[in-house]
Amino acid sequence: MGSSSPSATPYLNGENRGSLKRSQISPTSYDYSFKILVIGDSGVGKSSLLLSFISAPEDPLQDISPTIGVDFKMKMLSVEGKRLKLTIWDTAGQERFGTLTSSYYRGAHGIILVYDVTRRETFTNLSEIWAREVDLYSTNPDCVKILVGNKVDRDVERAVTVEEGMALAKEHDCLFYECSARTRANVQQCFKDLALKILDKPGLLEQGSVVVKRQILKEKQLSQKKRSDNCCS
Ligand SMILES: Nc1nc2c(ncn2[C@@H]2O[C@H](COP(=O)(O)OP(=O)(O)OP(=O)(O)O)[C@@H](O)[C@H]2O)c(=O)[nH]1
Ligand SMILES: [Mg+2]
Repeated sequence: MGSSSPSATPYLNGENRGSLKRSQISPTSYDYSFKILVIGDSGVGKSSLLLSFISAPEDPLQDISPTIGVDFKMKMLSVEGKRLKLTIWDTAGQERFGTLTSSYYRGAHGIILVYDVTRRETFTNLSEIWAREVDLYSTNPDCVKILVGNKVDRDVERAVTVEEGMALAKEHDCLFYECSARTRANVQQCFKDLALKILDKPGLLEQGSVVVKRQILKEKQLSQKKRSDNCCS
């Protein structure tokens, strides 16, 4: 069941706190499976955004601890009549993975670059460090990127203007959103628009399609069978 496994597994927190357990996701219950990454400096609110996206609107949002290593969560989403399985990878902003970095980025359909609107250095680090890393390691030329300025609920402490965010997004060919994981403002919209944009890219769709993955598996099994038949004849 290759389509339900994330394609890169650097290392994981002990628990998978995904919104759906793997056993609950049957291979036929979705049309496409997409790998999404969330990156950005430590403390910008990557895990909080994710929690805000996957938890029920009525659930209170708690303060969470810094991520250790890499975590991932799954969420089913229906957009434009398509059932999508999103596997969203969340890294610790402080961690660098060395040789594992490339496997983390490999095959990503979407990347969410997050900064904190109240901490300017998190914004400059996005363009100077994170966006460069994406250019270096993201193997998918069609990969959809979205720039997110988080913590807009703390507008009085704002250190990055909306215009600056928009300009950086334009420079790196990203969608742009300002969100608040705390109030949930724009969070659902941000993930939904990312999914819609991925659905718009035929190249990405093919890679995420369950039908295509099944076909690839079938071909692999056939060629393995041929090889073993030849070997014994
Ligand atoms: N006011 C406010 N606080 C937020 C928001 N999002 C996150 N926080 C707080 O910011 C702190 C860091 O949030 P995390 O989600 O752990 O940040 P992170 O980017 O995952 O950090 P690392 O895992 O260390 O990389 C926590 O105390 C959150 O409660 C937001 O939208 N508004
Ligand atoms: Mg985190």
